[in-house]
Amino acid sequence: MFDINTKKKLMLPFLFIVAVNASVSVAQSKKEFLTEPLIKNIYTADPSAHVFNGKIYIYPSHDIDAGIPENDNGDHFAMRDYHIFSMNDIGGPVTDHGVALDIKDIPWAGRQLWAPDAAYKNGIYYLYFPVKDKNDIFRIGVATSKNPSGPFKAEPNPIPGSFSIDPAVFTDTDGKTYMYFGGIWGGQLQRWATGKYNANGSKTDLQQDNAPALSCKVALLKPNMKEFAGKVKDVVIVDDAGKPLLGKDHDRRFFEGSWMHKYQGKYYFTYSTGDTHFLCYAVGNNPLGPFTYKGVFMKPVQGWTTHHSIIAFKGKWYIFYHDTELSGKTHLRNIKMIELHHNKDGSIQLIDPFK
Ligand code: FUB
Repeated sequence: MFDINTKKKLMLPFLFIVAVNASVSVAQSKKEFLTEPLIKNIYTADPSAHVFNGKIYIYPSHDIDAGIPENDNGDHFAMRDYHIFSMNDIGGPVTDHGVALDIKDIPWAGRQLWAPDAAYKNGIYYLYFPVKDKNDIFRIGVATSKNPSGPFKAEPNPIPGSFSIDPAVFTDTDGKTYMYFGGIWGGQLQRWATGKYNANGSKTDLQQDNAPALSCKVALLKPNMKEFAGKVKDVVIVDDAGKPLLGKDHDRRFFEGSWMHKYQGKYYFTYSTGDTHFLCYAVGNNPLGPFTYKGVFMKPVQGWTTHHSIIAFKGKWYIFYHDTELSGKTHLRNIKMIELHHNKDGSIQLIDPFK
């Protein structure tokens, strides 16, 4: 038996360790998230937001746990349907409109319904979605509805000439509509480097550090919104000296998750740097680029992926993004939003997703 003082002495190192651990966990818990998840009852990611009929509609991925181990191919992102959400106002309730499109209703689909986007023209809403076909090659499909919240009916085949992932559809003030798309690694863009699909191509990127980085792609859409009007082009991002960003420039080069917004006559091409987890922007004078790299506008979120959209609503700008606050798991994400500010010189104010 120890007397109480001996016991205290013996306990000292233990108490010190406990105290250190307690202060670590206090420090960690001080890293507060900047915003709250918009939806808490299901997992959502890759939010593409649009304003239709005066309301905000959000077209996200619907994350599920399919029990597939994590790998660089992104096999663990095994999503099977889309839910669409709407908000009448910022901070107001978010309505879940239920399943808008299910993978079983896409005749050509194999697996993995990834980040979608939407557009409107002449009374019809268009939902654009990437999914692997039955040969396990990502293609981009389109589905239509008379209602922004669906349900959507998929076309029988993917958009001819489409490939890779993350369609982002932008209609310019002159009425022309463009689709930006592509993503490296699991998004397979590197396998299309020669213009044809190479199943044995690199699993990550071109692996040519001193060559220009792989580019996001852009295509003008035909007025029917279901086909590309011409050739698919590279979205070239250049540095201040006008030189294309290189493959080794992982902090700045394009990886996936592109978006386009127009601000004071300039075209803002925004995207994720993937393995370095930044959201960056590059600015150009027309929707086809080239775009000059300007900087990071959002620091890394919690989670491997970072994916966003930007809209103007009632005179202010907002970014929609995701993190893994609810689950702590890479493939089970939750969407969020926060105001985004452009400075007088056109630069975008940096957002830290933590307080
Ligand atoms: O949701 C699956 C993929 O994760 C998306 O297509 C990427 O942009 C990344 O967010």
